[in-house]
Amino acid sequence: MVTLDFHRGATAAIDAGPAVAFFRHGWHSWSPTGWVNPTRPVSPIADEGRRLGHDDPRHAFDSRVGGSGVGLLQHPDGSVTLLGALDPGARVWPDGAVLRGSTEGASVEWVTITGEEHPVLREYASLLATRFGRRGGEKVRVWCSWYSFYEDVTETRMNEVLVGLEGMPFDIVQVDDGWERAVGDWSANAGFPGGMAAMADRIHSADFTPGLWLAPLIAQSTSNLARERGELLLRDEAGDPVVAGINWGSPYYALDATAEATCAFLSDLIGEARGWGYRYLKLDFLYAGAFPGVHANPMPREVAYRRACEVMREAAGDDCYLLACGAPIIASLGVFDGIRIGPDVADVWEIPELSALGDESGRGARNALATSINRLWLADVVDVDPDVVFFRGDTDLDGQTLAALRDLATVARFVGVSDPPGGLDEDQRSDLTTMLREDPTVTRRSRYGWAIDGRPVDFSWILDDRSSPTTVGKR
Ligand code: 9PG
Repeated sequence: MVTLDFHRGATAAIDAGPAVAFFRHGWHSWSPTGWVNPTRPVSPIADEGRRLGHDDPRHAFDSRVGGSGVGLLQHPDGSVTLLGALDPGARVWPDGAVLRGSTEGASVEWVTITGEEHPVLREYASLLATRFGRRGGEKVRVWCSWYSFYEDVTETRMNEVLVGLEGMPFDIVQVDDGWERAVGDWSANAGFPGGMAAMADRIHSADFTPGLWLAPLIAQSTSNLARERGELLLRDEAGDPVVAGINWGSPYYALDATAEATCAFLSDLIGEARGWGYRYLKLDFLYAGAFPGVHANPMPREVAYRRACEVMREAAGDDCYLLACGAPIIASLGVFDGIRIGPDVADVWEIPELSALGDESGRGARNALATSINRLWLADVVDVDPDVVFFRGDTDLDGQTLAALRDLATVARFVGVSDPPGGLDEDQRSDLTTMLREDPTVTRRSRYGWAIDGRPVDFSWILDDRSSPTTVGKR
């Protein structure tokens, strides 16, 4: 039993009652998400490059905890109060016994839902699905090049992978970052001498759907796009390009999602990838399209982002699977088939330098598991991608972590794999094939507990050390 209450406005304030925990919902795929201490002060991430890609930049220096789109307070009796928006662009934070919400001026539809945690989240997901529509819905089985080759992916390596994948029940084989001349310059580099259309043909002849990675809403400062197409770039008050992060050895700029020229560029780019034969596009670093800045056509920044995504959907067609990554979650619903719901997995539990910064959006198995597990309720609205599972034997992860990654993928019904198939022994190959084939019955038992075909799965050990946004776990 849940109770519901709706209202419209730019702000919301709900007297929820005494609270013991706050559910912080991070802004985009990699942003920390989970139950935290509502009163504990938070500190900004000390490193600028990490800070920019971590969460909503407008709130990077907030000293108190808050979340994007939705927030929940848990009461001493275990019940919860949820305050959530049914439109893009909202912020929710706890203020003692009050849950507050606001936008940057736009009026949105708010819903308050009270009751037990799981039915409350189900109800919110169902309202989002009604509001935005639901795409996807089938189990996803994708081989992705990133965690095999990183930026050193080449045509030769992909051809070897395709030989190794022969007969394996993957649906999609996706070329990740590393094929392009530069982020912003979306043509094949020297590693793909045959070009990207030939690569798609080769994937298709091997009986897989061709997939490709693009970061359409950013451009490296060193790219031709950034140097020659200044009209596409988002500007700050001083007229300088807005830096959305630092990666690939340079800062990268945000595109102005509201500029006519950007919409034309996006439409051409996605149309070109489609023309090459790709029917699965992993669109990454999308949060930059909702960065604050001086827009050519002023509008709320998440509305601007969503419009740009709609342009890309139109160009991709309804028969092309669109996976959003590094993407503002609420503003992406209904446009994308799937959304990455956590940071990057890695073959290590954590990267100590990132943990030392208090950066829970950085790569590592712990961060990926912790955020993704807290976003599984989104599976009722959109396909949820928890990032890849490992079958190879040479990672630094222990058996419990490897098993948790697999169970998470099973619960999510999204199996991403990035092991070079040539390196798998017979047992690993057979385990992988079994996982791709099976579709077990999954039921939820508690906040972090599931049953997979009756087998209990408990993720709570991963979350135990995350009682506050600034606590770094020890394991
Ligand atoms: C390709 C990768 C993979 C991966 C994506 C995304 O903060 N950072 O600098 C940062 C870099 C890479 C990254 C996330 C954050 O990973 O999630 O699957 O596609 O891009 O570059």
